[in-house]
Amino acid sequence: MADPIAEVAAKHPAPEGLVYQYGTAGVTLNLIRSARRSEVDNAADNGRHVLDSVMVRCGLIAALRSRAHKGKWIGIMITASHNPPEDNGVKLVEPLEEWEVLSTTIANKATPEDVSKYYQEIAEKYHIDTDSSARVVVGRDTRASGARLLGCVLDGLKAAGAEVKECGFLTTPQLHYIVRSLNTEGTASAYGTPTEQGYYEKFGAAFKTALKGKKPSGSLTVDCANGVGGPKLTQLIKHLPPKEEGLEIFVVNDNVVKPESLNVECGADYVKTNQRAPPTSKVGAGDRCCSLDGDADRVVYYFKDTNNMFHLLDGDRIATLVASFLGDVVRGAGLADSITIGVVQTAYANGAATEYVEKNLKLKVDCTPTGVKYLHHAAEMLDVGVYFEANGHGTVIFSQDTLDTIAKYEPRSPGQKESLEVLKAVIDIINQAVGDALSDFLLVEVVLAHKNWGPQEWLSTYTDLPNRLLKVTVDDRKIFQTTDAERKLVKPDGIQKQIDEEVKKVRQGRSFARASGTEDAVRVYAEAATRGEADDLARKVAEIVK
Ligand code: NG1
Ligand code: ZN
Repeated sequence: MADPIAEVAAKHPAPEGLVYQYGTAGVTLNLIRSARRSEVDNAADNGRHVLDSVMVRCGLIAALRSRAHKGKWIGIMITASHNPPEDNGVKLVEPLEEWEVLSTTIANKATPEDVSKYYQEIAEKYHIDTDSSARVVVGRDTRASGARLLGCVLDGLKAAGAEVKECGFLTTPQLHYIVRSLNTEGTASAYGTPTEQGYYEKFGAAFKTALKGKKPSGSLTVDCANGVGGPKLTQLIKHLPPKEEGLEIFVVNDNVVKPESLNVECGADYVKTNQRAPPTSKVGAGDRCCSLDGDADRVVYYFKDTNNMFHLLDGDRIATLVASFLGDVVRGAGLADSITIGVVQTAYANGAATEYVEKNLKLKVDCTPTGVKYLHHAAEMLDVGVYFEANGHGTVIFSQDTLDTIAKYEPRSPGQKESLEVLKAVIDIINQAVGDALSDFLLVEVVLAHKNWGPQEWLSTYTDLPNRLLKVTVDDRKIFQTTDAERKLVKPDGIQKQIDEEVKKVRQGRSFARASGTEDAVRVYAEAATRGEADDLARKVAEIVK
């Protein structure tokens, strides 16, 4: 009897001698190894892409996973996010950690027979009937390799007999939105209409309600990294209030016709890493700007002041702004005694941001390892969990109990009623499925409009400690093992002591080193009282780990 699984695996063989791994994973997403151009050339022959076999097998895993959940929808997103245009990768929407291991294992099976055997093994282990219904939604970003890789995913899904909803180009958060909406359709917790159009309608309407007649000052220039966020933002704008009543948005770096320009000298990662605006930026002093990344799940803000000085308002700033605003409206509504707000950060959060949250906002701060899944899990423990990575990836989540409390609450004054309405509208504007650059910037704009703040007022809430992030190439990054939410190295022996000694030599010093989960390098972070000391400390620590 023909074996469709072995057949599809044979059609897209795995390149020899390559080991696929997960990158720093998100709570509902995994990036299986980005492929660089050199690897594509070396490892693949005759126009095959180095990720062909991975994509096929992800299709198989997604089908199994959907079946394990009685036909629940699973999402597959083909993207390499903020990475260079020639990279690509895949994120599975809504997997469990256990399934990350299954995906990695199947991706690394050598022969078609091995793939088929493993497919059956998973089915047995999880008591999956491979003839039952499996449903998968697929989206992709604008990378040139996306069309080919999509074909491979579809081949895998077809071989596994899955029902497929192919959505074409989407931002990663749009795919999350569609998956969540499909899985909650017709229930009390229905999230929205499960289409791209439904996404625009939901967030467009929420923005209008949350503004409550307040008009954001000036305009916002959005750098779309020449990625999928560009055309999608253009669509979203059609569902926002007209600029006379709402926000004037200028869309820049939205050239998706030239995929080789993706994330090049623009986008959230460029701005955050280089601490400067894209060279093409032409805005005036005090004008708000923000940059998305290649799949629009990260956003950072910035502006230049009247002295032409660049100021970055990164994920830490978004977290502090939003946490402070939520604190205000929760207090204003009279709910402060029943709802606790907390902020979750990683070690990359600026020390000044952590101090501001603890001392000024008087909120609890948790620190987790890098990767959205860790932040998300920590935030789930809170009534209201505000979590952002410094690089702009994050969102706010509300526990079901908290949502119930808010829904049931009877305000006792017109002031409380007003605050309660704002709180409800703000909840609607936040994409609770995942960090979403488009919904995040709408949220920031709502908060700034309510506070009547421009970027300068936002910036002046606290002063960032100067910091430096360096990438160090090492022979084997796996030897670098950390503890204490990645803030301390336990291996190689003795290294942490050397780092501690350098930290002591500078004022307000803090530094740590950890192996990147997405690149073959060790990242060194350092901050200190002055730019000179921070740079110095970063250089010294880089020397130590080299
Ligand atoms: P790694 O390469 O593990 O540092 C990077 C980012 C993470 C996260 C992932 C996934 C930094 C320092 N690290 O992880 O925050 O966004 O990529 O995209 O920004
Ligand atoms: Zn991204």
